[in-house]
Amino acid sequence: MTCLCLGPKRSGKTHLLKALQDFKNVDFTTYSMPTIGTSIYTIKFPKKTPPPTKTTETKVIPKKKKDPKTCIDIIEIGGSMAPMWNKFFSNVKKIIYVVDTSNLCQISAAGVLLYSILAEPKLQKTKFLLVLTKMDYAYRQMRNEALLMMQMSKLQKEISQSLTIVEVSSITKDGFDKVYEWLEKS
Ligand SMILES: Nc1nc2c(ncn2[C@@H]2O[C@H](COP(=O)(O)OP(=O)(O)O)[C@@H](O)[C@H]2O)c(=O)[nH]1
Ligand SMILES: [Mg+2]
Repeated sequence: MTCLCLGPKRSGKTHLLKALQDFKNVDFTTYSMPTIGTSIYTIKFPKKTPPPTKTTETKVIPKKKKDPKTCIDIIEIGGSMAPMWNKFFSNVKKIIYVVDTSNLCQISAAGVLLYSILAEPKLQKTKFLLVLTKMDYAYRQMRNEALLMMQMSKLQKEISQSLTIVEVSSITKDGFDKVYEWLEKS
């Protein structure tokens, strides 16, 4: 079972995944290269603080089992490969679909592209996360405007998949808690 990250060119997929992976390591000063082909990112879930233990005695710590739920592998498929995305659609558990809310020209086209993915017979059981990104820009489209441009209310009536919508900024990390939460729940 795989998790994919899709979306138009320069919508912010790479930056989102890198920031989710390790926020401190993201270099926001350089111009990012469009992802050619695919790249894979292992994203660790943020550690939850364990409940305080009542006893102070030292306990034997059991050997750590490899818990598959501490991280998730996400494959980014470059936006320029959109015509070939369907080659990656077998056994996909989750899809993160990234839309740039600051790019007025791209939003409705992003909606059309999302619609074509949702219509894929192989993806009828896949869970979708629609990420409205670059929310830090002053001139972005607001959530409702962006959703209207993508004709989301019409689309949501027609689809069988579960679709969660989050607003995110990879710069300020706003909305990241919701993304981690969605990734973590199976
Ligand atoms: N202000 C802002 N810029 C972003 C954000 N996410 C990505 N970018 C910028 O958008 C451009 C394209 O991002 P990138 O992740 O390479 O897009 P990709 O082609 O979808 O992988 C880069 O110059 C990023 O710095 C964000 O949340 N806020
Ligand atoms: Mg990229």
